[in-house]
Amino acid sequence: MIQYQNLFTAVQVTGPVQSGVPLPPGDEERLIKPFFWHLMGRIGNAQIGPIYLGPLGLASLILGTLSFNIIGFNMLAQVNWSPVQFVKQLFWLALEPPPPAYGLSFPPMNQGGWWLLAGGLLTASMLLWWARTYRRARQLGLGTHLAWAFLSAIWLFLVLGFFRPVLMGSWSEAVPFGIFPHLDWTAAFSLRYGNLFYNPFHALSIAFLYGSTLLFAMHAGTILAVSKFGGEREIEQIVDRGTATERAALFWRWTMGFNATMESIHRWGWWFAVLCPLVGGIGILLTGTVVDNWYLWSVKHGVAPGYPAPIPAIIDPATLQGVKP
Ligand code: 07D
Repeated sequence: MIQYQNLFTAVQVTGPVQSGVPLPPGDEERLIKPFFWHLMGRIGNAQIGPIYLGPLGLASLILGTLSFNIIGFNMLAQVNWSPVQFVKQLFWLALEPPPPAYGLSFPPMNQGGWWLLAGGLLTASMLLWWARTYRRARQLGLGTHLAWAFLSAIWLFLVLGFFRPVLMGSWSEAVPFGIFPHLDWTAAFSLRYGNLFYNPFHALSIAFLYGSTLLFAMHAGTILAVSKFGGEREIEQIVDRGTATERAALFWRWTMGFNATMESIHRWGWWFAVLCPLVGGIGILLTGTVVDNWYLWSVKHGVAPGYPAPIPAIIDPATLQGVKP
């Protein structure tokens, strides 16, 4: 028997274009005359536009583009302005922070000065974009949940590139711009501070990261599974529980004895997502400032066993004068 499944059968309902509710006085006009794009409808909503840019959005985009270009042109300069080499080596190219000797001072441009400028512009761009998310929500009469969640990610970004370097007294502690180079930085950071796996905040952050994906998969799967009963109308069903909600709840009560509600599942999702970078930022801020080696910290606090005393004692190879015949 062929059963109704809706994993691959997206429904596209189109009506007249919507420009959205009127905005309060003082807001800008919305840009781009709305139109429909069928292919976009397959992954999201077919209506494109209008878009609200406004002064915050415009300033953020300008500063972000400047930062992006500074990073890109520094990389291009490093391959002698060769577009071919730029593309070939792109994944390995980097704009590095200043070397340790410069501390928190402003170094020469080719000694990390460009890094500092690009970082400052990127930070300003990000904070302006945050202000935009907050203001757009308020102007539309929404809650500001998205803005606060975004701030949690910005917190981790600023810990990595600003707060921790300042506490450590050196920009050299910060993360480089670059695809593999920033990954190499995380590996080097982990090794330098005794393996980040032993940092309990890293562990907690991973739990929330994985937990977020699990919750989202569970929620998305549940809603798709009950959409033939109208389950995707979640908002109405928060206050007016219908047969879809009943079945979804029953499924989870049957399979694990407990169920979230149409409302609480979104609170679960929000908190898991927000706590991932929030606790992560705490973990990074403590590293090198309060704790110098997470493995030794774990041994000291009974979290990890110490290495067994080697028998016979291992001799440091650096002290040996050549190999015996
Ligand atoms: C990074 C910050 C917010 C981002 C913002 C966006 C731009 C765009 C664009 C110019 C994501 C900024 C936007 C810059 C510019 C243009 C075009 C959010 C971010 C606002 N780890 N680890 C985490 C795992 C290991 C290490 C978190 C797993 C090793 C370090 C997470 C494993 C080592 C740090 C996590 C693993 C190591 C982390 C990130 C497994 C060496 C961090 C959460 C299975 C590789 C960060 C406390 C996040 C952190 C972090 C997962 C292993 C190092 C939970 C699953 C042992 C140094 N790791 N990790 O939301 O918070 O990131 O640590 O092995 O700093 Mg880890």
